[in-house]
Amino acid sequence: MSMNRFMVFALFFVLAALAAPALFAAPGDEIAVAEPFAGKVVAEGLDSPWGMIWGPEGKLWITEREGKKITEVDPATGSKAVLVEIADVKTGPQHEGVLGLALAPDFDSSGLLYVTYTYMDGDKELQKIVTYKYDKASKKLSDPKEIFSGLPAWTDHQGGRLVFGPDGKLYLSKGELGHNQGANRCKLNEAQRLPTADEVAAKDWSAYVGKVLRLNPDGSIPDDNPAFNGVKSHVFTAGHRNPQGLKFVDDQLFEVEQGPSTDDELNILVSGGNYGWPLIAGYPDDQAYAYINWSAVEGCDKIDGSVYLPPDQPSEKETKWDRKDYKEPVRTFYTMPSAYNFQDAKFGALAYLGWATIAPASLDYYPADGPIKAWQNSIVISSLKNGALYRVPLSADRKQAQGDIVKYFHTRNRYRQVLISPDGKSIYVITDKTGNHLDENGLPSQQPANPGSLLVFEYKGK
Ligand SMILES: [Ca+2]
Ligand SMILES: [Ca+2]
Repeated sequence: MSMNRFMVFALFFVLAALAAPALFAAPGDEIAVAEPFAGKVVAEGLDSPWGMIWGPEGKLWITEREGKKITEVDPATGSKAVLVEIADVKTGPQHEGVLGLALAPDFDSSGLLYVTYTYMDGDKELQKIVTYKYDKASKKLSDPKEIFSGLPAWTDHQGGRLVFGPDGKLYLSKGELGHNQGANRCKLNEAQRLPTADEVAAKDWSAYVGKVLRLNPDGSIPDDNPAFNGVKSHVFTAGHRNPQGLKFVDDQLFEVEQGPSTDDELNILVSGGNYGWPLIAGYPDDQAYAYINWSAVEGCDKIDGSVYLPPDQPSEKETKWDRKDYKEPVRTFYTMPSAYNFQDAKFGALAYLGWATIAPASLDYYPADGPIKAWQNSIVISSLKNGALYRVPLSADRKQAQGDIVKYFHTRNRYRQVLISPDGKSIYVITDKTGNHLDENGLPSQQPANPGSLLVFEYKGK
């Protein structure tokens, strides 16, 4: 091969490499987004990142659901350092593993971090909350102490977000384990079942599925928790499907949860509220959803739960259910007429990607005095299905959604959590390692562009 021909050959490969999209983006790589924002990859190689908070010294603390650890990432450089590896975690391809985390309100003096994860007790899958103590010198978390354990857990709809309220109490969103759908179709959905006094006395938490819990920092039941059917327990609110987002804005607790084939919800949680699932999805409007108790359907185990089934079984109309403690959502994504096409051929075997949902996995609040004027006083929600953020403007009293929802930063990914920087100029997102989603053109994809990554979208306007 002559020198000349070699150079042409080499040039061909350089040009080919430049023209072809990289299989995986690397830290520092740009992500194309509309002005006035600039996007880039901060870090990659996170093993199913799930929860993300601001730790000390402006670092991000991120749980790795399947990686069984908590990792510190420097948002300025993307460098990673493992804070702790947790041995007794039960993981799976979805929903199981290390989930939410929260700093104790007195973290500066106590150094305590709270984290929740799934584990095995014999042949039982359960979930617990553990505290770790942070050592500033070694930058490690150690000295685990179990404060709450024995919560039911499973392969679907775990919930898992953990936050402290301004009241000093710890809140945990707990899913209904996907009962009454898919592979778990024939198991009774217990999002409406409330704990009995005997269960609470026996520390039997089996009725805590499909609830948001409120705990004292030591795991005990707060004296001022609501009584449901005369029984005080850890249950703060009931009737949730898969609540994965919790965020306090002053004393208002915002929540997002994933709906069935319509009606993902943004809610404001109030003590003792019942949010309706599985009797109501979205609003009580008898549109596109009616509860079928599959556990009572004869031959349930013979039905292929992986395909979409229209409600051709005895069902209960949403409007039949009349409860005075029922709370409507602030906003749905989206409420559709019954005639909606749930089996659009465009989505092939992944028909559910075409349903009128976004699969919200987290939310954050953009403050009323933040530098991005158009974003002021909004809720920002991360979508798993669309790899995008959805901004919901709020009314001045923050009790209602007001105006149009705006979608941002759609990439070929699943956005697990969004976290806005304290200066309001950087919007951080962690992405799932695997999973189905819609690409930038709205078509099904199973190959995320940035698997297990930390991305940032920076505001470049004035
Ligand atoms: Ca609801
Ligand atoms: Ca409805």
